Amino acid sequence: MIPILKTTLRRLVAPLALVATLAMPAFAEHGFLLPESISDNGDKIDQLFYVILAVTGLVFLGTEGLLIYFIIKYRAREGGKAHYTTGNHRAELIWTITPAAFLLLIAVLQFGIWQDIKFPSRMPTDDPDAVEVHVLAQQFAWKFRYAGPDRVFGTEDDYTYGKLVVPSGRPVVLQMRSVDVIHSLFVPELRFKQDLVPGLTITAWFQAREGSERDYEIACAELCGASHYTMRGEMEILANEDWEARDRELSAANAPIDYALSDSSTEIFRFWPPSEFSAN
Ligand SMILES: [Cu+2]
Repeated sequence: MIPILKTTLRRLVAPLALVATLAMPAFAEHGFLLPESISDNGDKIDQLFYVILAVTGLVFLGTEGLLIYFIIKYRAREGGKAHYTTGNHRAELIWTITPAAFLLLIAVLQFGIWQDIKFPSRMPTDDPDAVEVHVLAQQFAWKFRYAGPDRVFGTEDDYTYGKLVVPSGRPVVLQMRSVDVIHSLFVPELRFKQDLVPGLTITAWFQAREGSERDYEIACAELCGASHYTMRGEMEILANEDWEARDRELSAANAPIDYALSDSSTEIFRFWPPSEFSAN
């Protein structure tokens, strides 16, 4: 081996070992690369992720390997002569068609999953079992509005709460708006990430599996201003019966919403009055 390469490799060993050691507890806690997945949609996205990682990983190793090989093989040497080439038509065809085929494969693989999750016609908005929550984002906080035990918005038992509390084993449909700029509601464990765009009411959904009952962090995944980093929300997943009880409790403690919007705690929802609720 060339001496310079040897020295470089030797110098790299210690820092790489240090990084690997420091990263070990994170891997142990969260699994390799990805945090725990708590929904079927999340599992599907993970499978897709690993297929793409394998394909791009192999291509990366292949191209970088060749690059290093050629750098060494054709390094400057005493008496070495430059070789003039006008290119190779066949090689160009191969390295154009192969990646194009892979991209097409990825496009085909992901389309079914994308449809299942994102197509309005496939969303469980009409599912009687679905729980609907209104999400309002503002620099730099999340607000949640619940329909209360009667499951109808615009009634006496509606309430707002600073935390997203949802049941496991049931579809949760989020109707989302932003007051000011683009925010993004991200729950890594659900593989759920949806932008909230000013001027739009965006619908998105997820279903957490039974057994996933605990607290989760909601991050704003869109750089939305100077205090973006403080825009942390909380989500709690409860077993269905516990959730129904909690919903009644929270409704009793926090309802009704002042839909005249003179009360400062619900004032932010002036931005989203009952006249603009969707039909369902
Ligand atoms: Cu934000």
